[in-house]
Amino acid sequence: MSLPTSLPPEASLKLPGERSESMAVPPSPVTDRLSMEVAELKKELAGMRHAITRTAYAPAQWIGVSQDLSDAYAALTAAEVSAELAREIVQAAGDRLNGHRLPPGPATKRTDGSAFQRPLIEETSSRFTADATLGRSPAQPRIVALVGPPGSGKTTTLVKLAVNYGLAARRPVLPLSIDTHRVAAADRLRSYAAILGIGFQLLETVSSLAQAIEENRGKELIFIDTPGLAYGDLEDSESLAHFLATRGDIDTHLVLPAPMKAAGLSRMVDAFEILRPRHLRFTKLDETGSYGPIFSEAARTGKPLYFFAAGRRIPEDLEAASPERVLDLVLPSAGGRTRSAA
Ligand SMILES: Nc1nc2c(ncn2[C@@H]2O[C@H](COP(=O)(O)OP(=O)(O)O)[C@@H](O)[C@H]2O)c(=O)[nH]1
Ligand SMILES: [Mg+2]
Repeated sequence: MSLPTSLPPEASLKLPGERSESMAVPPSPVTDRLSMEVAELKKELAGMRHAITRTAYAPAQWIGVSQDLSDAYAALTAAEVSAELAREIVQAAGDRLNGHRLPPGPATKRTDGSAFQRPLIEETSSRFTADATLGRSPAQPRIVALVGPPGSGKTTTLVKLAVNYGLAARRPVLPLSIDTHRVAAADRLRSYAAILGIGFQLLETVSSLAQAIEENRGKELIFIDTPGLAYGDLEDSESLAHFLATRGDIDTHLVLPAPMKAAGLSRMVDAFEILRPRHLRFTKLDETGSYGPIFSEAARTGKPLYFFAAGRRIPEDLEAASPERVLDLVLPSAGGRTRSAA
């Protein structure tokens, strides 16, 4: 059984004292104009970046040979897909279209752009997977552990999941936490659980976590919140690492902020490998405009992309990662054609 991937609309959940979206300063004509101007400037900058990338960094053998290839390369690298991966994808797409390697030559060829879109989309799609099933089938209950660096959005995501896949779908759900590092963190989850009318347990050790799971086999969904781990902490998290690595019934998701730069992201993913995460889950998509690093990391590790969170609102700001959505993020210019070509 795979769980639904579309999320029902729900009213935002707020803890007492949390700032409400409706308290935001109302837009005035001046702020409207300013934000329009900023948006215009951003567009112009993106165009300049695109042009510079195309002429300055496109592999030499494409320059003057195929404008389509240079354009696609520029689009991917402008989205901050790694240069190596962008080159690989574009070359493979070009080869597919032509049935052979593009010959070097002086003439600028612009093939039918739409003919190039299909192999480009297919090559891009073949580099990642998106998987929106929760838990490790056919394990029952479905148990999902969220791990990641501090502040990446684990607790927020957990509550969103508990509402959308537990309560809204009428599935018995239980949040557990072994985040004993910060009292406030567990208190926040406890408060949400109380508002939602569901149980909550804070466990001190992995053996008590194992016991709590055992005692709650009747639940359909169990979500485990973990402390935010920085590089230094990861070495001390042996017992958690051993627990997650050896429990075949726990689906561990690495929760990472989308605005991280590519190099930091790769380092982080490698460091967290000790916890054996099976999925990558990105949050804070609303805080960046460059989604290439997410894509590059999914391609590099082969780990499926899971959910995206693009905002703080609980429970609305959560969406299942679909192949179409990932393509729209890394190849926005192919956006309109993505669905028809896929
Ligand atoms: N803008 C934005 N903020 C988010 C998102 N997800 C979580 N946050 C915020 O990031 C901060 C840290 O989130 P939290 O869930 O406590 O992170 P944790 O330390 O990993 O458990 C909180 O202020 C959240 O409201 C998101 O998708 N977008
Ligand atoms: Mg937390």
